[in-house]
Amino acid sequence: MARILLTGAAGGIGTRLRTLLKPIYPRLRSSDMRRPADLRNDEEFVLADLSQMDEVERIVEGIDGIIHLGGHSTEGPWETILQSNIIGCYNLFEAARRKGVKRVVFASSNHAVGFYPRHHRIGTDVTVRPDSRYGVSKAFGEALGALYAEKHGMRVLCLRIGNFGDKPIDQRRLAIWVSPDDLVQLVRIGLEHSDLRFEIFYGGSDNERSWWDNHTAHDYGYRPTGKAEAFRDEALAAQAKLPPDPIGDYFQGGTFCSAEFDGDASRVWKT
Ligand code: 15L
Repeated sequence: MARILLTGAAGGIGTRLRTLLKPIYPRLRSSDMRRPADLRNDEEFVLADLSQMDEVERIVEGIDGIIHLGGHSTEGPWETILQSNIIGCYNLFEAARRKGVKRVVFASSNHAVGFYPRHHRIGTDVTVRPDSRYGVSKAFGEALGALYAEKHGMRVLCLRIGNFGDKPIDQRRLAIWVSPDDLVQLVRIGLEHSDLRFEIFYGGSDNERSWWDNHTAHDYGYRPTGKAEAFRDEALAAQAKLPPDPIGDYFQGGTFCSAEFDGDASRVWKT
């Protein structure tokens, strides 16, 4: 029976996945820098700081597959991104290689491609256009995944996760929402599919307004059941209360694009 490690287990996605994955992978080991508040007695949990290689080697010991959610999950100062998402991600892949881990599912993000305009439908083969230092770190993680797959034969799935939750919370999220059950489906493809070598999928549900061509995920059997449009009225009502954000509303990455923006706004509308 597969022994699975979940990093970032105390975060928003990690907390939900711990509960959803335990019946599927009873030998689930969780890890984070802090102890999850809701940790149950039947869960195996190991504290670790991803920026410390010896600690990462300890958590990957004896593991068959990793779901790597750990790191800083939004924009942050460079030093934070460097330690948690660049060094931390490198340590994770390298420790996995040293300890013979066969599979890694890497939690990438839509922010690796956030500077694509919303009218542009993109597949996973486009050049990355990160919208933040955080987005750059996700593109870096995808590149590491490709390296470890090509050079060391690891099976790697990168999921460009949209917005995870029980429902889409605004207009942008109507296009990029992913339900917990659909994310579990994607993670299982990464941990179990026999044909997988290296792939990038979008982590989105069956959303009518999606900006993504996610046919690769469908080729691997992904059949999302979540439909953002079922929550349309609520999401649009929430959107109406938000301040206008011309740059953020133009690009897929939203406020990650407009934050710290000091480029030439007149050129934006030509992209
Ligand atoms: C992400 O990658 C973040 O982890 C999450 O906090 C949200 O900001 C999400 O993207 C989003 O784009 O909504």
